Amino acid sequence: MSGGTTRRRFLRGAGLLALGGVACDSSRPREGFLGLMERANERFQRALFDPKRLAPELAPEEETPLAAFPEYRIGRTFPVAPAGWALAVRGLVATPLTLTLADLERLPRTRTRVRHHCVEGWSAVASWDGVRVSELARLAGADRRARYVEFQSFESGYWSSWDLESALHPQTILAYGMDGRRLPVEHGAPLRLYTAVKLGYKMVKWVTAVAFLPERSGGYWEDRGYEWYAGV
Ligand SMILES: Nc1nc2c(c(=O)[nH]1)N[C@H]1C(S)=C(S)[C@@H](COP(=O)(O)O)O[C@H]1N2
Ligand SMILES: [Mo]
Repeated sequence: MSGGTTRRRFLRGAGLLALGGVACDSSRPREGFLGLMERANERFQRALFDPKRLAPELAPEEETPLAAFPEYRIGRTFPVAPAGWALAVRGLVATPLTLTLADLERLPRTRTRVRHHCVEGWSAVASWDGVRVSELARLAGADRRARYVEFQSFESGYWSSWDLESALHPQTILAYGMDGRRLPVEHGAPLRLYTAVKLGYKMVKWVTAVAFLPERSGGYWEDRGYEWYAGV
């Protein structure tokens, strides 16, 4: 068994422990004992995270048929992009940016084909095309005081915040393509976050803004007691 596999099993166990603890008081998931555990867990997972270690890229034959790839949303219907949609890059940056889909498509393109893990117990594979978050950080001139990155969605209420290192990982992209086609609305069009290094709920769909921040914030599921770091 590889070290990576052992570590992943261990982390998954730690994640489940954290989720189990939440049932005690889901109204205040960040306070008291669980809050302490959560912060210890973040420190521990950060210490193990190697920003240069790449997850294995999978073969095209491993792709899950599109119809079998689950589609998630928190609302009653899939959200529609606001007219004139563009991605905002803001926060601790030298130059705030507003990028249209055409702008994003002109930037260096990265494809990643890795396994998606949802805490509900399924996993699936697709290939995703898009722009590295690290490329946007470079273009906007992210400041050294930025330690966290927040991803906001135009699906009302959905968002997530990440540690900077995971956001800048080479397999973390803002994707506009899936399996060689334009990203379907169900999977987050025009733009969704995708990564090899976090659980599914960290990968915000229907993204509207990326903000570089000095402090850690929360997220839709994170504020409901799901583990904040959620590394895989
Ligand atoms: N805006 C938004 N993003 C979201 C979600 C959501 O409900 N709304 N669900 C998350 C969860 S729990 C998972 S597992 C993945 C699912 O991605 P998929 O719908 O492309 O399978 O999206 C994540 N991003
Ligand atoms: Mo999920």
